[in-house]
Amino acid sequence: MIVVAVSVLECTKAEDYIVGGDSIGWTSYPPGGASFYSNWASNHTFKVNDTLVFKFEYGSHAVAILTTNNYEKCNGNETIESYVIGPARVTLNRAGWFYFSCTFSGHCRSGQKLSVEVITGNSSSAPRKAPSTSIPASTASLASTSLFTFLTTLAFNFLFQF
Ligand SMILES: *[C@@H]1O[C@H](CO)[C@@H](O)[C@H](O)[C@H]1NC(C)=O
Ligand SMILES: *[C@@H]1O[C@H](CO)[C@@H](O)[C@H](O)[C@H]1NC(C)=O
Ligand SMILES: *[C@@H]1O[C@H](CO)[C@@H](O)[C@H](O)[C@H]1NC(C)=O
Ligand SMILES: *[C@@H]1O[C@H](CO)[C@@H](O)[C@H](O)[C@H]1NC(C)=O
Ligand SMILES: [Cu+2]
Repeated sequence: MIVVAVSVLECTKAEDYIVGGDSIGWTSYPPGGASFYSNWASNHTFKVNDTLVFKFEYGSHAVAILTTNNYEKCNGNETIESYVIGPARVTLNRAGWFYFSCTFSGHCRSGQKLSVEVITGNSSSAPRKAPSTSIPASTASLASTSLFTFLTTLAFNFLFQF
């Protein structure tokens, strides 16, 4: 029961996500091309107030928020917001879709683009995958097993005392 309460808390608190993972980060020519960042995004569930961390070297890349239309055309000429200093932290401050790309010439076309859908982060909303920090199922069942053993022992001790 204690274990369950901890997992619920972890599901609702805001998380940081390093875009593309710690080793690849935010780069042009990601392994496998543009599908790399869509695969990365589909591995996570983003909720309001989570933060995306774009890891890149100043002067080598940048990151901008674009409209859907400009994102699809890889037009980085008009940005909604842009960040030139890496690592750039972008808080997903509303539900809905966000479209990102690098504004360096050719980088969007070579796959440095990311779209994410952000869901409202309250516990009653759509089911989501457990965050990577949650307690593994085996540990959880182990904990409840020892809790059960503990309570059983307690009950026996109680019975034998009277
Ligand atoms: C997505 O998750 C799968 C399964 O854990 C993993 O093999 C893959 O590398 C991940 N993809 C990205 C882009 O992080
Ligand atoms: C997100 O953060 C803002 C500012 O801290 C806060 O006012 C808002 O309630 C938060 N929203 C959610 C869904 O957690
Ligand atoms: C962006 O601006 C550059 C330089 O002004 C121009 O060459 C290019 O065609 C523009 N791209 C789009 C998609 O409008
Ligand atoms: C929580 O989710 C419910 C149902 O999906 C929604 O009606 C409500 O507005 C959400 N609350 C917040 C604070 O986003
Ligand atoms: Cu770039």
